[in-house]
Amino acid sequence: MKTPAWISGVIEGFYGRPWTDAQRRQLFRWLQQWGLNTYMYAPKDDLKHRAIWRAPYDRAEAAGLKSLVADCRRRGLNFVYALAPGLDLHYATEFPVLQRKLRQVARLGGRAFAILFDDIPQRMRAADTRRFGSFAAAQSSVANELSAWLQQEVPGSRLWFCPTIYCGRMAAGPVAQSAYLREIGARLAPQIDIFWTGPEIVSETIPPASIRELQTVLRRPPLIWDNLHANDYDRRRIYLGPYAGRPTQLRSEVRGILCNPNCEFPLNYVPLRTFATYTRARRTWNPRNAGQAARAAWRAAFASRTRHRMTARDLHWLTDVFHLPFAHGPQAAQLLRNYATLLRTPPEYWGRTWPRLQRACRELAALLTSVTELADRDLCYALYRHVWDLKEEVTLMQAYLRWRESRPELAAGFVSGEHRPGVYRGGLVAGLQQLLVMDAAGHFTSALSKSGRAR
Ligand code: GDL
Repeated sequence: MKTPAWISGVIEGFYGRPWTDAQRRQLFRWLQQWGLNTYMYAPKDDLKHRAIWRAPYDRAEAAGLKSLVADCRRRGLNFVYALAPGLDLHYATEFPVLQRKLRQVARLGGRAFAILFDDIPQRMRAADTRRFGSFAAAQSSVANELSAWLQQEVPGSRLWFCPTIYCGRMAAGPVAQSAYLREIGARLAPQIDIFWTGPEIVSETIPPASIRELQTVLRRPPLIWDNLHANDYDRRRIYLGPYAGRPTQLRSEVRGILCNPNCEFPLNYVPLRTFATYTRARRTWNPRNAGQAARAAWRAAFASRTRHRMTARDLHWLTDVFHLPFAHGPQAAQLLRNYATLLRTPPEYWGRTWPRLQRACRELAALLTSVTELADRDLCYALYRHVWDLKEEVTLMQAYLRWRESRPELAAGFVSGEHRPGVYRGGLVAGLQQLLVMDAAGHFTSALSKSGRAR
């Protein structure tokens, strides 16, 4: 299949356990049904994609990849194989090793490729520095050579490139002044598309104006690698909210958008379905409406093995409490506000807020039962620990508020038998987090001194 005019789809580009072939096949069905056109294979922890990229796929792996490529293409989708050799590539001497690896994938049916230099140390061997002078020169020389060779080897093929500076923050100043990006823009052959994740690695918004500035540096529109729903950097979280924070005007400024979503494959239904709606939206785009429609369609996946059926309201809670990195869904935000109000207020003034919060607590506690009894066990286990953690907090919140309601002697302090030190909020990570506290603006303060300076 030829590279589509506007690229839209999914990158399997996260850290952690790669998806299974069965999950990838399910993904291809979704992409086809929803009118998206591309899948990029780039799982950071396929060892042969990154850590030991030189190693060829063995027979069984090669057979698996071949059948995956064929299945993807049968559905009219573009399969892009990405290689991430940047951890230890010898730029001056290892072009033949890159060729050997990509030739293997081409023989398995690969027609489109990417070379990724994200998340690598920004230094080279002395021999590479002597030969190329700069990191940008070394990377673009290798990519240009690869692109030219691929044209011969696989006529009509494409090569994409992920730079080492791939978001605004990494440029450490205006992108127009990044020597690295300017050099990449100038040296990289014009047919090679360049990835960009927006102002941040995980960008809350991607303003079209920020992309226009970048275009002048890269001398081409970028291809967006969108980490909005990626959760590999904090596996305590999952993101079930709709695609958001990207105005429709962004689409005409970029070569396309590929989403790198949650590690837990089954949790990507709403993220990807709403992304698909976004790619087709005319002028107006309402993430909340798109989320609602996707949620309704997702409900079919929640068949239960018991009488605890997942209701539409349950599913609404689920997508609201596990929403987006920078926003809770409306019901979850309301729950937090209500809780804060009660904590600030003496019980005699709690009024309707307390019964409302109790109702929400009951509904959230019931969610756990519904999730554990789902017929789709993959979906169940993807949600399990998250719903469990939530239930723990909700139980504690209720117990604490009931204690306050009983007008206790405050000095006695509240103790929960179900939340014991060490077992609840225990472990080294929790201990470290308690010592350095972060505020909403991102400032860290030592918990041990008022001034914020370590004692
Ligand atoms: C990154 C990595 C990506 C990872 C994501 C979220 C790019 C280009 N690279 O920086 O593999 O999944 O952050 O943690 O985004």
